[in-house]
Amino acid sequence: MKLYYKQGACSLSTHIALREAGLDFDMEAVDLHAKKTETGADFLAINPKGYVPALVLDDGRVLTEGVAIALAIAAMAPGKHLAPEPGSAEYLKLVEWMVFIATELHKNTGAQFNPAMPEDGKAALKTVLTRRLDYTDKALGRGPYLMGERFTVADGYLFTVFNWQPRIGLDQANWPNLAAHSARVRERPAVQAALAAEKLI
Ligand SMILES: N[C@@H](CCC(=O)N[C@@H](CS)C(=O)NCC(=O)O)C(=O)O
Repeated sequence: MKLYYKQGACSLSTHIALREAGLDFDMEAVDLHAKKTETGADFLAINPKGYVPALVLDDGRVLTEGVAIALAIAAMAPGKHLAPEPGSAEYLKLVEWMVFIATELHKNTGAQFNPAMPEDGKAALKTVLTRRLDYTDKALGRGPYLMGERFTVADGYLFTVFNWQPRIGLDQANWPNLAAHSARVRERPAVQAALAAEKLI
């Protein structure tokens, strides 16, 4: 299996999931501007969507979309309980969180990095994002994790996106439960290993 990633980007969520799952995998960085991988391969030939993450499975299938990849990884290592039992009410709750993180937190944050986005557009999206972070902080409470006592793939995704907030001028201290969650997730050995492998620590 090979994960195509960019340092610190949303692919970090799936990278964390792979390490939490204890699966064997290779990694290859992608230059998202040139659409070339670090070995010089044409990334668009691997993922025509042109974005990370992409996970190439051992049978050659290519999975894209961070939510789908993270849920697939959880299913590959059922003993690690990175997701509740598929089809259960708890599983649907996890999917709800994953979609919320992807569409409300990830995308509204990602738009702030787009140089073509006008300043008033950025400000409008930041207002929405702030409201969504307020909601997440309240729903998370003391956690310790989004789904309660157990770490799931949603925690790695939330950690990844919350880490971007200072880069867009939002102070993490505004959301004490999220800040505590982030510190908690960061301490996990698999997360430390993922951060080290991406040279983020
Ligand atoms: N819908 C995709 C979006 C992934 C995404 O936004 N990836 C960003 C990095 S965080 C990227 O590769 N952007 C480069 C591009 O879109 O060309 C997902 O959720 O996996």
